[in-house]
Amino acid sequence: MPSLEYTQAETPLPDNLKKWWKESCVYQVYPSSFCDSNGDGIGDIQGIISKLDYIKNLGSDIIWLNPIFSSPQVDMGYDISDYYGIHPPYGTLQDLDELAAGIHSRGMKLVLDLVVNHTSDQHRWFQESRSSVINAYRDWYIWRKPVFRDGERHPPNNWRSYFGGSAWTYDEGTGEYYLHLFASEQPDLNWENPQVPAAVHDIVRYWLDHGADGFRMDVINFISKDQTFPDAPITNPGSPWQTGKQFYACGPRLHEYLQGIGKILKEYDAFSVGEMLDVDDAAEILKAVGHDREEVNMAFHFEIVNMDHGPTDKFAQRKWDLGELKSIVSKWQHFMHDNHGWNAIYLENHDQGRSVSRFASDQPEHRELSAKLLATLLGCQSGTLFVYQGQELGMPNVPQDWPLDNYRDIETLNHWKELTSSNPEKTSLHQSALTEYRLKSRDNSRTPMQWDDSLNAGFSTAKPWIPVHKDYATLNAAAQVKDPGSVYWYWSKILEFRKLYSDTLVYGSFALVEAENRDVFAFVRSPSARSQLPPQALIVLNFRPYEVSWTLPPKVISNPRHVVLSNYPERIGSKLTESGSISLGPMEALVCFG
Ligand code: TEU
Ligand code: CA
Repeated sequence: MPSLEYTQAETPLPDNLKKWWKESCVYQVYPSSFCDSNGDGIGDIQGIISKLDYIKNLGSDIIWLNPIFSSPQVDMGYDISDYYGIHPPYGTLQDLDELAAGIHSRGMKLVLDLVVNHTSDQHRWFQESRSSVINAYRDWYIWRKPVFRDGERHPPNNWRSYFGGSAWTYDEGTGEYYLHLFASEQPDLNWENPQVPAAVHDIVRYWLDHGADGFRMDVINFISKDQTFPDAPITNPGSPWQTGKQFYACGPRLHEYLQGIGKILKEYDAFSVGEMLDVDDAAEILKAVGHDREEVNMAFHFEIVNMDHGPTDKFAQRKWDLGELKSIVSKWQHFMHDNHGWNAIYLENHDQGRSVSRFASDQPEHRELSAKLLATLLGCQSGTLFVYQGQELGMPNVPQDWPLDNYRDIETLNHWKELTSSNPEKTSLHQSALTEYRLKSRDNSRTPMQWDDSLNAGFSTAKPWIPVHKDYATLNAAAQVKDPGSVYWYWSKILEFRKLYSDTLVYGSFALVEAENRDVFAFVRSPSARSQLPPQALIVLNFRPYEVSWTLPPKVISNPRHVVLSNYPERIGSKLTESGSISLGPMEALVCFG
């Protein structure tokens, strides 16, 4: 891990590497849990329209909506049955037009979710495909003959589905298996068939012509698979099913496929972020996000959000430490900066537990400080920033007494079924799974947005589809918008700083300070030499819920060093002195300009 104690202004960034989408902050809306306008307990498009000023006032530039398309909702809309229709509880095409107009009139952009690794099993394409081996759509999905061993029928290989069990489901009708890396209701599309990319291109164009400004692309690095479909090596001896990731994550034809989409995106100067699961090699991701690749603008990697996953099971316990976090952040910051790629910066989304609970502290006395600390960590990195609904309020995970009945997510529920059926007696295992769900279940971030202290947190007049967190009476948007010391206003300040000092905070280089310090995460951001009077920024983050003494090493940043932002307001305006110790408060965050 490089520990650069001194950084100099470096070679200037060519102007053609500056882009509107690099300087943007994306606000992610989970439609079913954002705002319910018609009292059916489910968020909807009109609900989103009613909150556009709230999103704009925070300082967001782009709104990304999770899938809003027709879907049986086996996986909350990631199982699409019609790419051209809107899921009726969310509204109509007219509502979407109105939303796009409302977003555009406020100077923001709209990003939709493109889910094209798989469809719903209810999609007409799949219904056709499964109807017969000679149907014109047969080859739109991945069908393989069974393997027979000792007269018994087995799937074509041992790959595991992300939602448990085999990644193959047998179809009685035609006597073959189809591949689904996720639920059996989410069959994988066969991109080898040129009609599939052509159909995807039509979808992309259609939505770009109908108000969308770009896409977030679901598990986009899975679309090209090794066509020999080999058995995966055994990495989890306890299970018959193994991860086959090396055979489909960033597969052989990925870049060809991405360039096909990229060509269209370029015509529209559209926004794009690819979700890239199961790849930690930055060089591999650079092949898609490099500035001259014309594939996707940036990608979500999973190295940080997987730090607390067990090696073979997400819900196995794993403790992470600050050294790991520092080295992962540093790796991606250096790599993309040095290679003219681009990072997507996030700690939360609809698949992740809340960041205060996982990466800092959600204890009542530390939750707010923690939310601001993490906002500082995110907001002071180079990359496009993603904020997930409720993160701007510092919402924590579900409470400790959240019963199993309250969970809705297929991943969690399937895990529970698998665990309890294979270990019916082992209650200690059950207990530890429940503890891990409270940390990592996807439902942690899917509870309704907390607007105010009225019934159901102002989310809905009816019983919400998933229960509201009980802390809403005190933790809600209305209270925070009124309070200049709130997490909400802290985020707003950070977003403003990124705009004012983009040469430093968005485009600047990154250097860790004291890589080996186990309590404090400190780093320097330096703008390129061409910028006029650029501030260098020193960021100091105490990740401990207690006081830590810290000494600013010499030559880290040029004089003077004023604190311009802190979650301890009394610190603002003070000066850090070189080689003098300061006592950092619990979860203290400092941003100093020099
Ligand atoms: O997620 C990819 C994915 O596999 C992980 O998010 C996974 O669900 C988990 O967090 C790791 O154990 C995308 C979508 O964001 C997710 O909501 C969908 O369920 C999934 O793809 C399938 O479309
Ligand atoms: Ca509704």
